[in-house]
Order: sequence, then structure tokens, then C-alpha cells
Amino acid sequence: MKKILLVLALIHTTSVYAKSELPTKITGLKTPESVVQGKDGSIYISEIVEFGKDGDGQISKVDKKGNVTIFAKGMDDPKGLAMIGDKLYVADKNRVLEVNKDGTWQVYGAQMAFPGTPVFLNDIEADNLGNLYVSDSGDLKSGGQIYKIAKGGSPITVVADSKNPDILAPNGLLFEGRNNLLSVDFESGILYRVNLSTGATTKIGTGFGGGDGMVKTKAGKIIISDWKAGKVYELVAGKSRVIKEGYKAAADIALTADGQFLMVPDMTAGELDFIEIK
Ligand SMILES: [Ca+2]
Ligand SMILES: [Ca+2]
Repeated sequence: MKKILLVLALIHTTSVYAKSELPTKITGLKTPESVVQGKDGSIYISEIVEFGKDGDGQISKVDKKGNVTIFAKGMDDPKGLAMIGDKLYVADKNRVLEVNKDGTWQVYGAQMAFPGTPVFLNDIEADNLGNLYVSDSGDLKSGGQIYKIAKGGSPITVVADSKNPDILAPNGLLFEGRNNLLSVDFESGILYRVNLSTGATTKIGTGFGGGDGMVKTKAGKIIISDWKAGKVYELVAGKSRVIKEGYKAAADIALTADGQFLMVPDMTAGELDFIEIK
């Protein structure tokens, strides 16, 4: 009897790791910027709707069957998303919001709680301790900030700002561990490693155009989207190499929870595309 149970357990384990089918592209989205998948399989997509118009922004939720519903609304220009536990954190123009699992939300980091004045909060990334990092792309060309929001919502401190000439329009962020954050710049297309204690930057890759979202695959590959050119690249020996192109505006990418697929919001096309990770 014990043997049979063991065999059944093995079969079950194998099926969990079986390759799933490429999900169908989601269409009809309203200026989608960022995406994240929860542990229950639901996919959350931030939608700016009309750029610069407050109150019309929303988060859509895609269930496992592919049904799209509005999960949270009344935001301004919601962009980067991060999930900690069952809470969703949203970079919404000049503030950070915390969304509860029923879709209600509250301000987590108000504009006046930031040192300086954030104007274009863009990507948001959590570390393994529950702190958040938020990029402010500023005027998108000549000087932004990267902020840290301590676990619990305060204090909010500056990690790096435009006193460092490398910080032009920081966009995609990726926590690397060991006190480092990767940041890709929307203006220069350069990928930097940022020391979280000193704010010092080290160039580790170039050629990412209008660098937007960034992920690291299970195999350790860095993948970056280029909003301006509509391309998705991988980092190979300090340079960008195209893995997919033809998007109108490839915004803030994310991996599915199982790491099998890359999710690419095409902001201008109003679509969420999926790329298989090999
Ligand atoms: Ca809006
Ligand atoms: Ca972004």
C-alpha cells in the first residue's frame, strides 16, 4: 500500500511541473502599463486609461479562465505593480497605493511623504524584507529619483537622485539581493547596478532604448523591455539582444508565477502578450 501511495505522489509531482500551454493574448485593455500574477493564478494589470487624467485609472484582473474584470478603480495613472502577501502596491503618478484583496485601496505613500516631489512614479519593486523601491522618471529625460519605502509605509528615503548624473529617467527596477538594485534608464537605455546604501551606480549593460520593465528568469537571465522601440531584449555580455519585437509600446514586463512565461503589456495596442521562456 505504501508503495502505491509513493507512486501516486510521484505522478502528482510530475504533473505540477508539466509545461503549460501559452496563455491567450488579452486584448481590449486601456493603456496597460504593468502586470503581476498572484499566487492563486490571477493576473493583475494596471491601466492608465487616459494619460494625465486623474480618477480614471484602474486595475483589471484576469482569472485562470481568461475572464477580465475590473478589480480596482478610481486611480490616476497607475503604473508599476508589486505584490507582497495578498496586497498589491501600485505606483500611481505621484503616490503609492496599497490595494486590498477585495479591490479597495488606500494611499500608502502620499506625494508629500516623499523627500522631494515625485512627478512620474513608474516602477515598483519589493525586496525580501517587505521594503519597496520606486522609480520616479521625472520629466523622462533629465533627472529622476529612486526611493525606498520602508516596510509599513515610512520612512520614505532617497536611494539615488539626479546628483548622480547616471540617474536621468530611472524606470524598471529589480532587487538583486546583497544590498543592490538593478535600474534601467528610460532616457539612456543603460542598465545600472545601484548600491542601496550609497546610491553609487555601476554600468552593467547598454542598448535598451526606452528601457521599461525588467525581470530575471529562473535560469538567471535578465530580460528588459524597450517601450520606445517596442522590443524585448535579453542581456548578453553587457549588450542587449532582441528576443521579440513588433510591439507598439512594450511596457513593464513580469514573469508568470511559475516562471514559464513573460507577460508583456503593449500600452498602445491595449494588449497583454505572453512569451514562452526557454
Ligand atoms: Ca489616467
Ligand atoms: Ca514602467
